[in-house]
Amino acid sequence: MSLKETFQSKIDPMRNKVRSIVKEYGDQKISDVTVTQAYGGMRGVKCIVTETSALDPFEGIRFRGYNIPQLKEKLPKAPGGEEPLPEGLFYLLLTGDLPTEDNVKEITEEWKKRGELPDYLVKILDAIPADTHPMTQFSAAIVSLQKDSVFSQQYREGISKMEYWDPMYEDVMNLLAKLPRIAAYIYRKSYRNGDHIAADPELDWGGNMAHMLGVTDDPAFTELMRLYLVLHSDHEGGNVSAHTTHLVGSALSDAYYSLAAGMNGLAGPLHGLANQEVLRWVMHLMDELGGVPTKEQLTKYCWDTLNSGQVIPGYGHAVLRQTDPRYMAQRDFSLKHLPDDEIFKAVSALYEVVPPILEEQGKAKNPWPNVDAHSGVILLHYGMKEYDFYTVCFGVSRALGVLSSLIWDRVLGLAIERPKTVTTDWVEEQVKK
Ligand code: CMX
Repeated sequence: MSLKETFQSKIDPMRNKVRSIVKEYGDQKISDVTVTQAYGGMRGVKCIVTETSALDPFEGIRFRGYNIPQLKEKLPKAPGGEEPLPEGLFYLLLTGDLPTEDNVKEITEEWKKRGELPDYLVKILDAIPADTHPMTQFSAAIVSLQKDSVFSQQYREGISKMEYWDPMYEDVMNLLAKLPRIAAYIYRKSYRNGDHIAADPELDWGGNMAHMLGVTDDPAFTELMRLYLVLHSDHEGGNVSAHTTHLVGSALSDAYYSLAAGMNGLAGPLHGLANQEVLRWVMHLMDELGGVPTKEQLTKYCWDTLNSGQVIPGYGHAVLRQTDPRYMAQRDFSLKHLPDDEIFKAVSALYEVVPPILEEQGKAKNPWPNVDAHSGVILLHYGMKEYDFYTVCFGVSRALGVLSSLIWDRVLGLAIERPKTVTTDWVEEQVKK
């Protein structure tokens, strides 16, 4: 069965399951909301349903029930490769089933067919000043492609609500196919004098992204890109990029509008942009202290950051209360491929120094590193020294998760989001009752 047929076979059982849960238990509570949560970013309020992944504060992320070591073991790899292929993860996120090698090949081929960038998009990208932040270019490219949205066209033609998922699926496949090329185009345009590299028809989606970026010929970078694109894909539905994509999609905005909105959220320094902030902060530290710093020097540097009212980038998390397993996966990769890298050594030393400092400061609920604390050092090791580009890599990966969810949103006919807001006067009146 093709990916689309497999996916289609999941639709009726899931629709029936959700319908019967809502019908039978619709009035049962699954969460309460406190005043702190209303003012504090809705932390912990259970009010969105996302099927693709779930985050445990201590164990970390599970994609359709599988943790990262299990993914690394069970997802198909490229010939001779050791890291999982992102196409396989997409299959898993979308269908809930582990893919075979053939399932993965089908997606690779499908994305190759759909991957060409239209001329108008190339012109738009060329017209954006090269010193515009890469995330702005990335978001602009995604929303520019909206003119080709199959969903928007079929909606105008009056398609039935039960069929919405089908054009959404087509849009998602078209968009995902193009993202590595868009990313590479932005990179080469902004940092390599517009000297672009054509896609290699022999390569998979992640392998091609590594190839078109053209930072190195080292095959380890190709493997890194595959792993990176798997690790950053999904982190359940409440994080800013996932929630924004879902929220905008709930107005029946198509995949292009929805993903561009999600990417604008990912571009915030408390979310995905933290990966560039980490490297900027670490490189400033290396420059200031000259070479690999001692623990005493690191301690002072961390306290200086905190005392000047800034956060330590790459540390803390809204849900996690342990070291992020995505950090550990990247650390394992580094121990294998770049154990002697000086910046990796500094990042490792920070892993020992920062948590006790954050604990002593007593503000952050989670003193441990998140995914962004580690990704930059590896990209830099292979020659990608332009920190501003890092969040684009995150964005290409995040699209796999949030767009799989968006298709499911259309299958389930999830309603337009419209929570109730209240005023502070109302809160005051309520709590004093
Ligand atoms: N350094 C310094 N202070 C921190 C901190 C850090 N790394 N993490 C949290 N804090 C502070 C918060 O700013 C907050 O301070 P105030 O009370 O003065 O507002 C306090 O500790 C409590 O925050 P929290 O409940 O522990 O954390 P939140 O859920 O509010 O925020 C996050 C989570 C990730 C935004 C925060 O930990 C942070 O700013 N970390 C640094 C930026 C970062 O690494 N972001 C990437 C997250 C992963 C991703 O989405 O990509």
